[in-house]
Amino acid sequence: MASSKKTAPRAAAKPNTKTAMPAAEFVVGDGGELHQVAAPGQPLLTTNHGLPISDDHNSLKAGPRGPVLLEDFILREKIFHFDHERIPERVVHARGLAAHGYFELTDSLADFTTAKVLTEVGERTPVFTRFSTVAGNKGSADVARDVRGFAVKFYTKQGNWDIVGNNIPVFFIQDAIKFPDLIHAVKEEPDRGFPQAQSAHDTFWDWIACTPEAMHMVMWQMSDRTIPRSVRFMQGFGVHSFRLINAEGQSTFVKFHWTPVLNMQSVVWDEAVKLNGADPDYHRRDLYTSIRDGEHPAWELGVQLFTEDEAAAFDFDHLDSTKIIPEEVVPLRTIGRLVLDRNPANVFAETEQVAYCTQNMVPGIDFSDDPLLHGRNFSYLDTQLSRLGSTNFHQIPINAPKCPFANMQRDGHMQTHPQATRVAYTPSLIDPSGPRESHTEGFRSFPAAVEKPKARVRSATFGDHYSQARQFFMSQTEPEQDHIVAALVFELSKVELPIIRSTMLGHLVRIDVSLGERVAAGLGHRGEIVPAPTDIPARTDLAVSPKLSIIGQGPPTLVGRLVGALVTDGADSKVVGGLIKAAKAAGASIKIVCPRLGGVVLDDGSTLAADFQMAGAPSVLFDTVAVIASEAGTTALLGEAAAVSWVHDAFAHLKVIGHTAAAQPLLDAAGVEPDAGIVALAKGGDAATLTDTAAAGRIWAREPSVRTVY
Ligand code: HDD
Repeated sequence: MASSKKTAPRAAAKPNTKTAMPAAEFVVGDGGELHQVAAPGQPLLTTNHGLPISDDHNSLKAGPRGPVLLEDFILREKIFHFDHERIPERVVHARGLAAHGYFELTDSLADFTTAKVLTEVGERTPVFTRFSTVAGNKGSADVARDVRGFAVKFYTKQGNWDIVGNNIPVFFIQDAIKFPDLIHAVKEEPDRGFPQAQSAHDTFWDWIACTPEAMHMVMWQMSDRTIPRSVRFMQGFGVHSFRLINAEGQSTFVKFHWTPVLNMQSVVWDEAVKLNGADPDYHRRDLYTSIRDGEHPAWELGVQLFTEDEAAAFDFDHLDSTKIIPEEVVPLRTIGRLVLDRNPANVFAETEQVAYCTQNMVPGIDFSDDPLLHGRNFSYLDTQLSRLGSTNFHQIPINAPKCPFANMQRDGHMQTHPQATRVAYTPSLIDPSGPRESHTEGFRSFPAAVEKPKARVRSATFGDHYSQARQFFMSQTEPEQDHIVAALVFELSKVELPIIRSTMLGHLVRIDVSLGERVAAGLGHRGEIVPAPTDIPARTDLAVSPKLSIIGQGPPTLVGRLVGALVTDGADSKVVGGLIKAAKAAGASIKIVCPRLGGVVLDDGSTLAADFQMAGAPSVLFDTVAVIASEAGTTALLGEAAAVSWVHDAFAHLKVIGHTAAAQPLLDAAGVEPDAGIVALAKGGDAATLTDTAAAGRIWAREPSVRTVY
């Protein structure tokens, strides 16, 4: 028990003026431990059962130096609860980040559906959106090369509707029965427990080499889509076709697309590798701070609508999740906007416990016959039981619908609804006023005709595995194609068994001869190339689809991006001021990086505060950078490896770099060669040139001078 020795209140104990809450007082205990004791009127610390606690620092002992007594139920409750704080992480998509927001409909789909969420223009439906990586465990790094989950739970007036999508519109497999194999192949190898959050290992490529249906997805996976700059800059896709059902009972197929208002942007591979060391939480920090700072990320919801007859004319089967419908074939119709404007109050309660389920549907929307989707409809409900431990997971606030819900399901672990009724069944004469089915408002499945013999078969219409893989590759700009080649070289170079590489090269040649040859050259491959099975339909040349490229979508912009300025003592205050102004005018945020956290004194004697100390804020954290240094400042920086890497990395990562003339020796030491992305900052006004150049993106033309392009 604490003695009554009082100590001076610390900063944290100052009265909270906002709520006029009395401040807790610090009291030093007999063993020198610091207790914080409730002031009159302050909430008391209690056990989970409401018992006020007198001492939260000492367990009950037989004397001050005696053994701890089993009688101490307060200790036992605290440790018991702590011991069970963790729940099983998701078997896939374990590492996630999420935010609350809303979806606002701008264009009604009333001709196609009765779903209120898609017909009531101007209505704001609350949403909770969780982004994730797939393969890594909960503690893995954010910028791993991986597909990103993009799951949106709409709390509609007609129940929860979940679009559980990815940032890639296709998937590795066509049938859910293969999902456990895919995931076992990509996760850590079970006999060694590594590698973590990576596909660059034997079991993944072994499985892929044996699975031609994965080739289209592999092209996306090896593209810059899987190393997004932030979740704010990536697309999302519902992947499958769904059905919309209108008031007349007519069905129209639909695919859902999320398009980021800030445009798409990815990092380059070397940057991703370094980011994961510099800030493993890069994406979660980015989403959290942008929402906290009022820069609410937004996406437009687009739909591709098509009829059964139109679908029959496609040169692929829309029920096959390894295929896209090019936007040039079925254009996107923008119908609304998703805005994320509130961070979770508690990450465990919300981000961890949220349970997305593909089968969460609303009247007016229905499933297509995509076999992958049907398997998912079982898996998502099922997995919540082992993850959240109870069939009542829907009662956890983040999962509960915001509209009324009632049925005759009862009891079970963690039941929190009182359900104070005598009758827990229908029909009933005792209680005819309880919840009942509705033939007008209830969910109805589309009565699609199905009369075929049962068979474990794959439809022949799913058989073309190479045409869209080629279409994706051919639709990329030159630097994007170069990155796919480089990613394949990297991944396959990590594979130990030569037969896996030889077999993969056979698939790549089938997709595009030059792709296969370039990867083989990059690997220095001397062995054979195993041809892909010839009885798989040959690929055809599909029209290129420019929408499949990241580069060049949307007008150039720096909005939502981060400018990093490395500033030294004696730096030109006008240049610093000009850059701060230009960055803000361009809609970007600017961070000041200094050799020391205390900041610097500029040439006019003013003090500039630092946001970061140099070694703690490498240039990978920023989209564009500037070195605003004095001569003396530059001399000092030349002795700092972190400063040379700061500039070298920015150059190697194809970033636009602004610099004062005095900083030139540092640029020279970092191997910077002049090009369109190296901008001189002699006076305040030059900063606008820097931000305009940076808004257009990276300096792709520099790439061949900083790495070998195979
Ligand atoms: Fe899945 C989670 C997306 C195929 C089984 N999946 C999960 C999440 C996303 C996706 C975004 C994380 C949701 C969250 O943030 O909690 N999954 C997809 C997409 C797929 C896909 C776009 C293909 C089009 N998934 C898929 C198949 C199966 C699963 C074929 C199983 C047959 N997925 C699961 C799961 C997870 C999951 C095991 C793990 C945690 C969870 O569901 O709630 O049930």
